[in-house]
Amino acid sequence: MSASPIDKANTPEEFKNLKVTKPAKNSGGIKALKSAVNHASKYMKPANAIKISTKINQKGGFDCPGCAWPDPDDERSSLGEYCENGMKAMSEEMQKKTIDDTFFANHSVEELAGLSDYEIGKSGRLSEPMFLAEGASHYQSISWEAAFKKVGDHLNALNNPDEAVFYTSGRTTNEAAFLYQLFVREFGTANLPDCSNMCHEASGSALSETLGIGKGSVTLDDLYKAELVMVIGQNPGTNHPRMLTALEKCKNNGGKIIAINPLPEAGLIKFTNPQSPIKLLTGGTKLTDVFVPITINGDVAFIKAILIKLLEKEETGGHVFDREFIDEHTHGYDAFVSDLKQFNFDDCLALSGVSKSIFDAVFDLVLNKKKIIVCWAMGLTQHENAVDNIRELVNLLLLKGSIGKEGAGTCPVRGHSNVQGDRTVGIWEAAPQAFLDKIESKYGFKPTTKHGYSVIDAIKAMNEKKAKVFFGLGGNFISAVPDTNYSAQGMAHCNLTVHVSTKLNRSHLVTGKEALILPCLGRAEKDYQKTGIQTQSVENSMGIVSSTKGILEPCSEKLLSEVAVVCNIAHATLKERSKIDWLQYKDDYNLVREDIQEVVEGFQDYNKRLKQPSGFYLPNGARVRKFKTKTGKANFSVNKLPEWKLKDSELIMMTIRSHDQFNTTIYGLDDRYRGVFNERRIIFMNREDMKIRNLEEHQVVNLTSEFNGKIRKANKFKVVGYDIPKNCCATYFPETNVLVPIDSYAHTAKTPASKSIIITVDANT
Ligand SMILES: Nc1nc2c(c(=O)[nH]1)N[C@H]1C(S)=C(S)[C@@H](COP(=O)(O)OP(=O)(O)OC[C@H]3O[C@@H](n4cnc5c(=O)[nH]c(N)nc54)[C@H](O)[C@@H]3O)O[C@H]1N2
Ligand SMILES: Nc1nc2c(c(=O)[nH]1)N[C@H]1C(S)=C(S)[C@@H](COP(=O)(O)OP(=O)(O)OC[C@H]3O[C@@H](n4cnc5c(=O)[nH]c(N)nc54)[C@H](O)[C@@H]3O)O[C@H]1N2
Ligand code: SF4
Ligand SMILES: [Mo]
Repeated sequence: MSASPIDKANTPEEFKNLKVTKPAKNSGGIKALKSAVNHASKYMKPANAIKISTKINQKGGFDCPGCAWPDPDDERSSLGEYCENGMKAMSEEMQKKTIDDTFFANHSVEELAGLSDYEIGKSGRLSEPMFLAEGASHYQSISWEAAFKKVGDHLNALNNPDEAVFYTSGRTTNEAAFLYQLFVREFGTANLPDCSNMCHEASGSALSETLGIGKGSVTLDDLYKAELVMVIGQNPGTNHPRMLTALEKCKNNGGKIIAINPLPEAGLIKFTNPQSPIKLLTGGTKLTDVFVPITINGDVAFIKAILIKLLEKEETGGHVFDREFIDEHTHGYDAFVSDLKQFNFDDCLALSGVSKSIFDAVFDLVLNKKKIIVCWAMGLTQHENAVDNIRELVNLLLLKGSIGKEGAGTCPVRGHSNVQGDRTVGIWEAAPQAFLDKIESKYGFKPTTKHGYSVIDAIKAMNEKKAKVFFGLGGNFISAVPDTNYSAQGMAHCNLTVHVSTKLNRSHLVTGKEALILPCLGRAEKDYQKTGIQTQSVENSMGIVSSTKGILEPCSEKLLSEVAVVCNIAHATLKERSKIDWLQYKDDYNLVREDIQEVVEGFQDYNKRLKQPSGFYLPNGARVRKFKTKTGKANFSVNKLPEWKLKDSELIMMTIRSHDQFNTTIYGLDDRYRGVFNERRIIFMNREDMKIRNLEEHQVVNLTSEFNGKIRKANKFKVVGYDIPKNCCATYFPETNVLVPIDSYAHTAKTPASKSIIITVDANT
């Protein structure tokens, strides 16, 4: 396939009927309930919708396939323990429409690739394995047996195992993920890029180095008990809606909330809990005490400004630092302080774009509160200096002793429902040696110690023809990754691209010479195997492992579970040379968990403890002030100010999610909280920036990014004037991924810098 279908999708012929209203100031409420019900009734069978609403996130039910926000340990609401977007996720996954070989016979790959992501997603659930032969225009059905053989033959024909890339998205359960990485390592490579590389990788890097664990340290209970919660670079009203319930509890207990975000996101400002009939009547809770409209990527500068003033207070006898904690538990304080003294407060504040009065309000809270939690997501991790963003926040927490005690700590809010668990059980291109040693002693083969490809490396390797087979366990690689056209070129170079998926997506349409679509069960579907319906497990954003078991009949008899797909492919590829009896695992997932408990720390008595109604917590050193870093202490770090500068005509652009999407899955065309309806090809701009450029509301513009001399273009977007800081603008992901340069990524972590793309905007004439 050539990359041309991508260009076609990038430049639509016509616009929908864009409608813009005032952004909402309140999130949740009746409208959220209504939207959930609308989606459920439009896309799901009625009986399924009812079953789902009673079992989702309930103890003994199945885990919401939406985000990774945890369920409360204790009480679960009888009104339904889910949010609007959880219900949308379910409605999308359990669509009543299915697609089979007739659908593919009627629509060529080129025709499907010309559709928008929204239209592609609404085609329906995949219901049988499909194969695209070299040079063919249409997919045709293929038996599972033949599909497994094809994958095995391609993998075995490679010159070396490093010519294959094995991607994972974060919905995959612990059981499937563990087996998958085990297969990949026995096959002989560590090329395990995953969606985490594009997501919280920077958090993992920064937290491992400073606190000795790549995950957050807090529990839900800590959030309830915090004196101050800072929500930075995150839009929970849309992306983690039930986090607002936790923030509301914190407020009710007297906690304060600071939101740092270029946009006044509705969910951060006010929230009406749809599960509370009283709140529905009385109009909700004001959540944010101080809103900080920061310039995109102004965070290091802003936090530094706070640190500078804290140090001034401390040095003039203010006793604002937790000296006991610093002396006993940290390393690098003196170097940190002497570096901080080189920075000027006014310069930092100016760089952050925040006014002195707002700074003062934030400073007052930080100064006076002792139990502080920092929550963050993609607004901090998708910058070149992402790791610095997070390290600087850790510096703040360390000074205040706000780590490893009740009501205090780090809270990187994870995206996909099991992205954290996947990493825990070994989906990692740079897995620690101790983990590899455990694999070796348990299975008797030596996994490669060479680090594999991350997402960025994988794309480059495909372009350089060093990688020839692409295998994706879930996800939508081509739409999620940066630099869409370049990445599509890489995919086209492959001999074979394979996707294990629930629904049709663009990655099935931008293919290698041959391609396979392997349809699998979704979270809510019963997983029938020889020993009965199987239970699986996931780890949420706070390190709690819990069970998930499907409750609906599969939408097609031809679906396999991810576990079964992995076992069969491992068997078909490794054959007699394997040291592992691959097919046993698919009959009984207890066996997989017995293996996991031997290889991965913290999973002892896995099968037994999984039966506990709320699951179990994994060990977390930072939570108990046991910092497993190189120094054995929590490390202060020294961070530079970011060095980017805009030329006169340039803007800094962040690519964000609308309220109607889950990553590349587009539920609908509205962004209700931001007051945008029926169109996704829009650019939010500051009204003064529009004036300078003589741009009118809804005028059609073209966007250009120039990076290291290379020009990238995305044409035809409508301008929407918005309350966003000057020189900043926002567009939706994935429409503008064409503009994200492949070489612009976070240092150390390689997270694509998709929140700080420098662009120019020109009228489309
Ligand atoms: N409904 C729904 N839920 C989801 C997802 C979804 O697509 N839909 N995706 C899931 C996944 S995988 C993830 S990773 C999470 C993502 O959750 P979020 O990180 O909340 O998602 P984004 O839309 O990328 O939002 C980033 C937020 O950061 C702000 N921001 C951007 N740049 C900066 C900056 O430089 N500084 C600061 N301070 N703020 C900035 C933006 O204004 C925006 O509010 O959500 C998960 N949950
Ligand atoms: N510009 C820009 N780019 C970004 C981001 C951004 O903010 N801006 N965010 C990044 C982030 S945070 C992330 S996490 C990535 C997301 O990257 P991915 O995880 O690759 O993308 P998704 O859109 O979540 O994948 C959706 C597809 O997964 C498949 N699927 C759904 N459920 C299942 C299941 O249970 N099993 C299997 N096998 N398949 C399933 C469906 O076929 C669906 O089409 O995108 C990244 N890309
Ligand atoms: S907050 Fe996240 S996990 Fe919870 S119901 Fe909503 S989408 Fe699902
Ligand atoms: Mo993510």
